[in-house]
Amino acid sequence: MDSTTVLVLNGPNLNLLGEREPEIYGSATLADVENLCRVACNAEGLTLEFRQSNHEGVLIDWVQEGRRGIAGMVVNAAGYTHTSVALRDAMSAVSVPRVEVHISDISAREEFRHHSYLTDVTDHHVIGRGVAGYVEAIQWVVSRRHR
Ligand code: CA2
Repeated sequence: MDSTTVLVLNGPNLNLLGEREPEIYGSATLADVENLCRVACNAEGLTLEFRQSNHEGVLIDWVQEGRRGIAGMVVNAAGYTHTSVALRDAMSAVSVPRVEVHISDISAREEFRHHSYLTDVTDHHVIGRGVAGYVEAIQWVVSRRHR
């Protein structure tokens, strides 16, 4: 990874996107999301690094790996959004622009999804815009470059 890299991290169960609950998450698969992100990055001369893990520690390792020297970090922490102080602590040590993304509008869902441990350790938030939110997040990273 280098200064042209956008690191997009996806948390637990997002590998199942498109398989269930299309009324909440739509019908796109995570591979479709990766393609959308790649097109958005390539159009700006950026390199996409797109990853998914079901494991909290793996996500934390990846956040640490990208904490400096890249163009930006886009994170959909999925269920860990609402539970993980450890992931929050990792995000707070990141010095590149950070975007929190959620496909669904977490504020309009169950009460336990209303709180995000990541909101105040991220610089921008794209919530409830469907998978297009990932592209919006990348475009925000682009808008922050060379500032
Ligand atoms: O709306 C989002 O992007 C979420 O981060 C998605 C998480 C959920 O826990 C957050 O509250 C909001 C869930 C990701 C798992 O998504 C699945 C999609 C289809 C089938 C199974 C899981």
